[in-house]
Amino acid sequence: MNMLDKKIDRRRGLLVCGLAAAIVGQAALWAPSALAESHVVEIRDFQFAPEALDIAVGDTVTWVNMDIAPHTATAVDGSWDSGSLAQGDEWSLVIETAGVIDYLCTFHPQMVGALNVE
Ligand SMILES: [Cu+2]
Repeated sequence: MNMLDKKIDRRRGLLVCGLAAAIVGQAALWAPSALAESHVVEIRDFQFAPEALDIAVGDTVTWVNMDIAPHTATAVDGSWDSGSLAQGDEWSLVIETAGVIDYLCTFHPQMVGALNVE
């Protein structure tokens, strides 16, 4: 390998490193939070499980309907609503505000749950 080939090889290496750094940088910018977590609430036997969930702002909550009956996860204040979830359906929400968020199933209002968001 002559000197010119070595130079070109080194340039290619730098270019690849630069691209990789740019991609990693973008991914870091797009991530909502390095600490954001995902939580699952199962809907089974006409109950939300767990009924109360402690989470942080920026976390994602996914409700999964394990029952044969359709259910919803609907904020009591009306700020969000999964719509009807059939058996096996799931619906996710990123929680943007702190506080206690009470929710229920609009089809079975005795089904209640709460998100305690710090
Ligand atoms: Cu229900």
